[in-house]
Formats: sequence, structure tokens, C-alpha cells
Amino acid sequence: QFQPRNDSVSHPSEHACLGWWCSDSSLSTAPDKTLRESLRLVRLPLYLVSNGSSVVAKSGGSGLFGGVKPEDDSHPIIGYAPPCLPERLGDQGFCADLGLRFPYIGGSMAKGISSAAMAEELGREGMLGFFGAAGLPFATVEAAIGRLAGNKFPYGFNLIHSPQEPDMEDALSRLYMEKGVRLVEASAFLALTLPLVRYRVHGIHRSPDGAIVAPNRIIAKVSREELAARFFSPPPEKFLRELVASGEITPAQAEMAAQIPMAQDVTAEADSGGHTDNRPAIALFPTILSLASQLEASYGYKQKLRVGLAGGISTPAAAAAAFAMGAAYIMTGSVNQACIESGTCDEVRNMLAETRQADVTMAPAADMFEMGVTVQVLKRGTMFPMRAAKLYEIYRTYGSMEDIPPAEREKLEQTMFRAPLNDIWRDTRSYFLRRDPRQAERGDRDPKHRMALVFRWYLGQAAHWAKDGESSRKIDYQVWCGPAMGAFNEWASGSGLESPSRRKVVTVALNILHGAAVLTRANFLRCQGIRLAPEETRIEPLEIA
Ligand code: FMN
Repeated sequence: QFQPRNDSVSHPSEHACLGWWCSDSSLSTAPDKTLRESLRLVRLPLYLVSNGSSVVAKSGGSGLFGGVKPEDDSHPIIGYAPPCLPERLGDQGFCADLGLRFPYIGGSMAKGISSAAMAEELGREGMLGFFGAAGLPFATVEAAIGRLAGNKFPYGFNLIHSPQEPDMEDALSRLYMEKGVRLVEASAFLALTLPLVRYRVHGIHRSPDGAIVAPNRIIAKVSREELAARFFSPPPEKFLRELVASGEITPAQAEMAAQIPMAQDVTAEADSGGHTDNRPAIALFPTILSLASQLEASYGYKQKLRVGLAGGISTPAAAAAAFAMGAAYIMTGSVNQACIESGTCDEVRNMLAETRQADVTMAPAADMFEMGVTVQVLKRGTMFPMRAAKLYEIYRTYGSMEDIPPAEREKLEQTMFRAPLNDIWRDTRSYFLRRDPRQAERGDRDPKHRMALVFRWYLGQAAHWAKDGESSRKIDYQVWCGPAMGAFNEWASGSGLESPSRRKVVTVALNILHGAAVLTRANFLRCQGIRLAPEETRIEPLEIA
């Protein structure tokens, strides 16, 4: 039995009576749990029953709702929270369509940081993991497909837009089609592309009952409404015409394709690790959600368009807020990089475990350097953001490497490159001759492009040094990370999950989801005027075997 206190449940007479608890005997005899304990039994209903001057939390038995008091000895119910299962926090249709138990996705993290092991752990538990294919050699992606395809649970692969390497995007989408990868996370797209449309409509057909079936599913990640609108729309006609003209789809398939959205599910990505527009989740999400319902109606789709939320989610409170706004699912990133299954090194995991909210900043991105695109990275314990910003400034100021003043150039060669810039160009050139000869040729012709390729070498290597734990380059580590990391560390502080070696991706996910369910119940009670003390709603992370 818990006693009302000044800062907790106020005197019962102040509360509206929601219904009645009739069994006087069970009120006095059954062992009661504290409100804190009852809130956590998320699979059971919770009744707050007034017992004269005190309030009892009941999670068993039954109450009667309505204004008429049934028996003389019945007690008023002054608060009620329904069961709230972590499985039911998001959109049930989303989980059913993807074969998931929980509305939870581990987002793609480039260079295999979201590893096959991570996708397996999440998949086994009824969640979804995307393999981080960006920036990896083709053969590595192929091997990951081979590994994940052997499992019975859902998984997905990242298809990242590569404006600098359109052939890679094309080749990767074809590999996914060929190997039967049925789900991709499409990200960093500024517009739809032919490879993406080809993937989506590949194998489209009608089932015996006449329904259109598109075997390849895209979950698109966007941070702007214009892009969400493109993904929620059918594939552009010009691409469908091209695919018909090249014989890759039939006219009948093109006609079916014109009736389905490019992506039924779009993840609204707020301020996150890696590529981000730093948008606030509570401003971005409602706009994308509203767009989904408008486009669903205007296209007259048979399916519901759904919106998930990513960016800043690493605690129960953030997840509860996402679901309260109507998120079909949540996606995490930064917090997973700090888990033992991620493809980064222990040194980075330790750095991430020390990270606080303000320890992240924006820095030039390797893949879209010339366009001035930035990514969110760790700034504590590394000079990467400062050094990368310096390179961008030099790139903007000078027309070629030869124009860089000698003292400046020498400093770059000694600190960041640790080699003459001409040597770096020689190696970069031979790399591109193998991977994308057009880049090397353009570098030969255009001194500004040559400078960009050399500077991008540093930005690209900095991510490798971090991931591979190249400790002689610790000062240059590029670690993509968002403020969610600091939020998680603050929450996990003092718990078993404080230590990076104990952070497992599923443990983290289940804690976030379970905590979100508890907080959702606490909010039900708050809406009924029940004041809750901080210790009643504090969620300590638990270690789950
Ligand atoms: N998203 C992608 O779609 N492709 C990527 O290659 C990619 N790489 C990432 C690498 C790291 C280390 C991190 C932290 C994020 C990356 N992201 C990438 C974004 C995540 O998939 C996810 O959307 C994001 O991290 C969610 O926000 P949060 O960091 O606040 O949890």
C-alpha cells in the first residue's frame, strides 16, 4: 500500500471518481504493490483505489467503470492505466507486414558499423536491423547478404544515394535484386533515381485475388517533407517508361507500379548521428505524419502510409514521446554504435560511453564534401571536426593544391596527411582508377577536383581509423554520433549499462521499449490528475540476459 504524499497522489477527494472497486476484502487482504512496481507491470491493468485516507495500487482483480456506485462497501477508483505492451506501442500493421514483434529498428550505420551480428541479434528478438552497406567493398556486402539470408527473421540492407558514385548505387541495387534482398533502407536521396525505382518495381505482379504485390519494400529515411512526398508518391512516370523501354519491366507492370507508393514507410529523421539536417523531432514528425495522411487520401492507396521516427531516440522518455506523436516505429543509431555488436572498435565504444550531450558537432562529409554537406560527429577526444572544417575552408579559398600557401600546405602534410599531398594524390588516383576511373580522369584534368579528392581521402580515412582502432590516428578519428549518445549515457549512469562492455543492442532496445511503456502508463495517470513523484517514474536500465 502506498501512502499519498504531498508530491505524489494528492488526497483522494480531489480526484474525479472513474469507477468502483467492489471487493472490500481483497482491498485489505491482498498484498499490494507500490505504485512504482505496479506501473512497471505493463501487461496488467493498473487501478488506483481510494481506501479512505490512502490510495492502493491494484494490478489484479477488476474494477467497474461508470458513475453509479454498485455496493455500499465499494471504493472509488481515482486512477486507471490500461495495459501497455511494448509490442503495441507503434503501428500493428507495420509489425505485421514486416514480420516483427516490436516496432523497433536499428538504422543503417555505414562501413558495417551496423553489422550482420547486430542485425541478427535484433532480428532474433523480433526487431529489425539494417546492415550498414555504405562505403563497403561489394564483396563484403555480398558476404553479409549470404550470412543474413540464411536466417528466418527479417533483416534489411542500406541503399545510400551516392551522387559522387552513381555506378555504385546502381550496382548495389542490382546486387540486392539478384540476391533477393527484399527490404532496403533508402537514405540520403535528394531525388528519386532509376536504380531505386528499378529495385522497388522489380517482380511486381498481381496475386490470384487481383491485389498488386511488390516483393521489394523500401523504408525511406528523410528529413524534409518534399522528399517524404516523393517517397509516398508512385514511382515517377519517366523512370517507369525507361524501364519499359529497356525491357526490364512490362507495360502491365508499369501500370501496376503507378498505383503503389515508392515507400509505404518513411522514417522522419530528426537531429541524429551522421548525415542530418539537425531538425527537431517534435517539429518534423507531425508535418511528415500529416503529409502521409494527405497523400494516402489523394492517391487513394489501398495501404496505409506510415511514418517512423529517428534522431535523438535512446531513452524511454524519447521513445514514449515518439509513440505519443503517432510514430509507427522508432529507429535508433548512435546508441547502437556503442554496443558490443557494432562494427567499430572498443576504443571508440569507450569514447562513446564518455560522451555527453554537447560533445557532438557538425563537420564536412566525405561523400558530399564539395557540396558543403555536413555530418554530425563526436568532438570530444578527437580533432577531426576542426581539421575537417579547416580542409573545407581551404578548399573554398583556393583553386588548387598548388595555390595553398607553402606554410599552410606544409602544416597539412605534417599534421593531417603525414605525407606529401602529391603522394596522397598518387594513391588516391590509383584507387579511383580501380573503383571509378572517371573520378581519376577528372582529377587529372581539374586541379580543384584533384584537391577535393585528396581532402576526401583524409575524411574517408578518418572514419576507417576510428572503426579499425588505428590508435596512432586517434586524434583524427571521425566518429558519427548524435546527441542521443549523451542522453543514453546520462540515463545509463550508475546502472549495469554504464559499462560499454555490457551494452548489448537488444538489451538497450528492450529497456527503451519497456521504459516507454511504463512512461506511457504514467502519462495516463497524469492526465487523470494523479501527481507522480520522480522515483515512481524513474526507469533504471536493467541488464537482460
Ligand atoms: N544512416 C544511413 O541511412 N546510412 C548510413 O550509412 C548511416 N551511417 C551511420 C553511421 C553512424 C555511426 C551513425 C551514428 C548513424 C548513421 N546513420 C546512417 C544514421 C542512422 O541509421 C540513424 O538514422 C540515426 O543514427 C538515428 O539517429 P540517432 O543517431 O540520434 O540515434
